[in-house]
Amino acid sequence: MKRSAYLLALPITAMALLAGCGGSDDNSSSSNPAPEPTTQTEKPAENGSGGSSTVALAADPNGALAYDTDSLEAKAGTVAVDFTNDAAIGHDVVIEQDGNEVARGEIITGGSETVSFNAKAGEYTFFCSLPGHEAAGMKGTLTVK
Ligand SMILES: [Cu+2]
Repeated sequence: MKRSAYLLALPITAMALLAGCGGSDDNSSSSNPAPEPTTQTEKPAENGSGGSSTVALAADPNGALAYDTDSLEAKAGTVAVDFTNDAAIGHDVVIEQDGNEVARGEIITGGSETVSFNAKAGEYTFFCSLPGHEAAGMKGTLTVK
């Protein structure tokens, strides 16, 4: 009986060692290509309502007063807007709901930033706050579901 117990113990030990070095290494967080100074307008997920989503928004890289879309869609929870402006003129992104500002990024030129806020389901608007830019078309609707 002693002998079989010893034989059993070996593979168990080996498995424990393997499990020990396996891992909880999580390398999945490399999806944000922009380690620029970011603007966190609100702490994420303060009401624990679940999800988080990231949407991409870019200004026209050739300097037109335009975003690359006038329609974004995200899930309720923490919404991160990855805003890229590769143009030589400054732009920002401001997000409002019913006329109330909920998030505002920095004015950036030739770079990117992330503007995060805690979103409930509903319609938000986003626009560039530089003089004349919204009027020229730098605006759109962010729908949160
Ligand atoms: Cu602008």
